[in-house]
Amino acid sequence: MIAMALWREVGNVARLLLMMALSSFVAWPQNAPPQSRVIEILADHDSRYKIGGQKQPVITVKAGEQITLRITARKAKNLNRDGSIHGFSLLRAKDRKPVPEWDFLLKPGMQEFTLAAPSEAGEYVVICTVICSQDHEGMMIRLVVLP
Ligand SMILES: [Cu+2]
Repeated sequence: MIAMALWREVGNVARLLLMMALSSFVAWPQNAPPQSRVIEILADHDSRYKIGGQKQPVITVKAGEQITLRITARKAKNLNRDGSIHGFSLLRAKDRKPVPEWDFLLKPGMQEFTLAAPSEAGEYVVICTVICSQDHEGMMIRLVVLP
């Protein structure tokens, strides 16, 4: 009888250990460092930004979310003296106020920028800051920041 009780007890301990091991395994991904979401953008030779198959490029992010912009730039007609072929600058839509950190000059090829989305929800617009062709004015991306 004592042996039976002891055996049952060992079984309980084993179950408890198994549950602890499982719960720590399940919790593990939440403890891993946050991954930055990658957004692929083409800054194209026809003075247009392109994202996936979107007709009008839109980026939707959460306020303060960490993202990585993977931008591939292809030269349009004109370029800056420093070799920049397009720019990438974020403005708040309502007053065209530039968003700090979000201002890049693009060289031909692929570049990555990891940064935080604006902390204020609302409408923003990315504009090209290099006069890359006569169609330069229309080179933009709508960026929506969700609360
Ligand atoms: Cu451009």
